[in-house]
Amino acid sequence: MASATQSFDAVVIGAGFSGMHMLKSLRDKLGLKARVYEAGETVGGTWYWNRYPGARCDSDSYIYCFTWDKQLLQEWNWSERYPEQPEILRYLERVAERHDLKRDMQFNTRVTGAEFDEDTNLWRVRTDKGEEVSARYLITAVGTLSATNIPPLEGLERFKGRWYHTSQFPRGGVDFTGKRVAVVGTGATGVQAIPVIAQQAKQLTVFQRTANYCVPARNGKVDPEVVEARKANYDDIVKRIRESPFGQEHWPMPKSALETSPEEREREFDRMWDKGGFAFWLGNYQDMLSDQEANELCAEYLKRKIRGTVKDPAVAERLTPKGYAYGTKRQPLDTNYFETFNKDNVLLVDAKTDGAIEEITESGIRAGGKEHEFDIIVFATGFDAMTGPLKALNIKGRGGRALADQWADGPHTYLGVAVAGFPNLFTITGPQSPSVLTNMPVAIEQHVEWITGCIDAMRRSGKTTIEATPEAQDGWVAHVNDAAGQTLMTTANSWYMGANIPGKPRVFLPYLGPEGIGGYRKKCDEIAAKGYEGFELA
Ligand code: N01
Repeated sequence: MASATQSFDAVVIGAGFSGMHMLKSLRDKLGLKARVYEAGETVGGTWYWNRYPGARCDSDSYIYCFTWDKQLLQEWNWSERYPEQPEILRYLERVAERHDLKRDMQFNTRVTGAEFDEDTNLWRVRTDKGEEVSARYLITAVGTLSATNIPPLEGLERFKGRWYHTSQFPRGGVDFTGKRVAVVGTGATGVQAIPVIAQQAKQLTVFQRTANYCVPARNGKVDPEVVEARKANYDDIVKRIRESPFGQEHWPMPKSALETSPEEREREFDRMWDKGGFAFWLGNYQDMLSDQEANELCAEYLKRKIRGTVKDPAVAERLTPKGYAYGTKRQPLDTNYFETFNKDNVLLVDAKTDGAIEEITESGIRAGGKEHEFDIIVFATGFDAMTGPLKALNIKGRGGRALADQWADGPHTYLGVAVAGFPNLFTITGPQSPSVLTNMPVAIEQHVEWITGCIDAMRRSGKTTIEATPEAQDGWVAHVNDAAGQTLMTTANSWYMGANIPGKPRVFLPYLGPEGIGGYRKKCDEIAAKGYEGFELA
């Protein structure tokens, strides 16, 4: 191998929330020489790439930010309850500027491979710009939903119109005015994009494979008094969300849906529905995600809402979820999603009743034996979640063993942040950590703080490598599977289970342990306090 031209203490891959915070900590807390590589042309990560119409965060804006920049928490004014994609990008640019992060970031550069050199105990990292650098620590900050899933549909190359995936939308947007548009996919992204595209397009056809349980976002301006009160109490809020199960101000009700009277249950469902956002999903009865009968009570309430909103009963029926438990797929938040199907220019093609997509033709999409013509097709078909972005990095650990091979039957990690056989590799919000089941900045900060503490401890004690033991890793994998197995989450064909990608192993990808991110934080801190139990330091 050619010798590395530059050496760093740490290489960080990705300049979204994770990479930005990681750089700040490594450089400004620990005084390390760090380099961030980023494929995009600026900071932002997911918020740089996902610029589809209606793209907005589903977490409330006052908790969708860095908690360590206390001054900015006071100065920044979010325009609405949920931040829109361009606003989050502006926020992240501001953070980058305030902390002078870009000087250690290299943009328009994709990491194409990284190998652990057992002679020097250093990582050698290659980029698509032909560089090779070395680093003691390799930290992935590549996000969990960043490997685009373009379905392998026959004939896409024949299509004469234009097509886009929501996660790779053109800068400056797409003008749908007067166009016949198809949207394929009705996950959280499709649910956000469909009502916005329907306002512009001449004709919108939605291709649904699985109907979704949606809950209203209830976006809007936030009362200035509420904003002020939050700013005055940020320390308390931050403490609460860090200790909470989902990094949100939502806690499951310590009650069973089955032991509550129908009248009280209806009142509680109405309260959560009216509150909007993730209240219905994350603040529901404690047995909602573990007991089929309790779950059905919640699901039935949401199904009634669909029937009450969609005017054509046949369309309402097709939009009503069937065959899987509520909450086992990611909760989409909607703004006029079901109402959109009352519009004259919107058509639903449901795979189960109208027939699945068979092929893409020169002029459109053939489904259920019928051809539909389009000028534009938008794929809102999601991602090869969690493992996809890491496997794509071409990382090789001890003995030249590829991470992608080691994970052929699903991820194997310790705490979702380390992998046996891959010394000094840290995976921020990696599979088998709470990550996507959490308000992401909270999960990211927990990992970044823990990694920073770990590197600091290693340097103080003169250690140069840290590596998860295979035994600790096996124990963690078993624990992750056991925790998921106690819920209904493993019963759905969700991306949490890898079920959206043909051939992907069916494994529950994130960690859903007791007390969520709060409990996981305690566990990680205990492991550190015990001298990094389950790791070997050399
Ligand atoms: O992707 P998805 P997404 N033929 O995988 C369908 C986050 N997010 O981009 O359900 C036809 O959920 C697929 O059908 P099915 C959030 O975590 C965050 O919507 O697999 N259809 C489904 O309907 C979210 O969960 C925010 O049967 C096909 C859709 O495409 C995650 O991103 C906002 C198909 C894909 O849904 C992913 O959401 C938006 C095929 N071959 C999203 N393949 C925030 O608030 C797939 N589908 C931060």
